[in-house]
Parts: sequence; structure tokens; C-alpha cells
Amino acid sequence: SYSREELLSKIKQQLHESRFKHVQRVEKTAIQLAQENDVDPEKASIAGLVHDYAKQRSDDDFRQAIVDYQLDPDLLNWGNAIWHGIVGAELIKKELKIFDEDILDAVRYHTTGSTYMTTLAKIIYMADYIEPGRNFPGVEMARKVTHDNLDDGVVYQTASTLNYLISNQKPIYPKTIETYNAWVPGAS
Ligand code: DGI
Ligand code: FE
Ligand code: FE
Ligand code: FE
Repeated sequence: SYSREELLSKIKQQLHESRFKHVQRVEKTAIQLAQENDVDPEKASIAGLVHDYAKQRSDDDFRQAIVDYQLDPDLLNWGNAIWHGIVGAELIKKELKIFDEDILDAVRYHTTGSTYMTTLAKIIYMADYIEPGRNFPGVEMARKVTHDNLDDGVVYQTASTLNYLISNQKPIYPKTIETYNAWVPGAS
């Protein structure tokens, strides 16, 4: 597998400078959350670094990958926001030769969450949201809630994202609603 140095160079090649800095901040935040939640910090590091690897790929690259890797054809009805995690994971496997399914799942679900999330997947979902470069209203509360209890952070982020999508009349990917229902307290 690639050394950290080789991985960093391949990621840097794919991303604008500001996004490359973002993934490095996500890595740091993910390592911290890993230490707080008894997860392997090395896995958190790699997942944090690669999570947005495919974010700047063309729509045509994603459409081709959905066909090539025989992913759910419904994905073709969505766009970059949904593709860069779920489809991006396949490009990471192929191009970065990362085969650890925990890491690939964490990438897959970093935008929408999922009904079933490992602790690593929750860490990447939350680290992406609360890394120190984020400055939306409510981010301080999101940081506090997440460091107190990772699952509460997942609910906080998913509820905020759903509110944002509805307020802006954007389509909701069904998995985002499933994530909310799966992790909100009292759901069965
Ligand atoms: O890639 P990043 O910007 O670091 O962060 P991200 O992968 O978490 O992407 C966040 C964006 O994804 C945000 O603008 C909202 C969008 N998003 C999340 N869930 C959904 C969604 N967009 C749509 N249309 N539907 C969703 O369910
Ligand atoms: Fe992302
Ligand atoms: Fe996110
Ligand atoms: Fe990100």
C-alpha cells in the first residue's frame, strides 16, 4: 500500500489548495475523536485524508463509475454532493489501493450518514462537520455535543442538514432521512 507521503501527494494532485487544507483538518479532528472513542487513530487518519478525494471529479467520471462498478442506477439521478462519497469510495479503492472496508464505508457515508455506521464512519461524518475551518451558525454547539457523545453529534448534524435542505428547497437523498430515523432517540 502507499506510504503516507505518497497518499498525501496523490490527494494534493486531485484537490484545490483550500480543499487539501480541509482534508488535513478533518484528519486531525478525526484522530482526536478516535482517541476519545477507542477507535484506531491510524484508520481515522487515512479516512479523514481521503474522504473528499473524488470531490473535484467531473460528473462524467462519476456517471462512468456508477456504470463500471454496477452501483445503484438511482445514483444517476443525483449529483456531486451525493456521488463524491458513495461513488468516490470506489475510485479511492481503485486509484489509492485502499481496501479496508471500514475506511471505504466511512468515505461512502461521510455526506449522508447511514442506518448502519461503524464508530469510524460516525467519526468521519462528524469530523467533516466540526473541523476547525467550519464556521456556520451552530458549529460551536455541534463541537460540544459531538465531543460529549458521538451519537448525539450524528443526530445534531443530520437534523441540521435536513433543516438546511428543506429551507433551501433542495432534494433530500432518502439515505439522509434514513440516517435521521436510525439515530434519533426513540426511533424503533
Ligand atoms: O464535501 P464537504 O463539503 O466537505 O462536505 P459533505 O461531503 O458533508 O457535503 C455537504 C453537502 O452535501 C452540503 O452542501 C449538503 C449536501 N447534502 C447532504 N445531504 C444531502 C445533501 N444534498 C442533497 N441534495 N441531499 C442530501 O440528502
Ligand atoms: Fe465531502
Ligand atoms: Fe459532511
Ligand atoms: Fe469534507
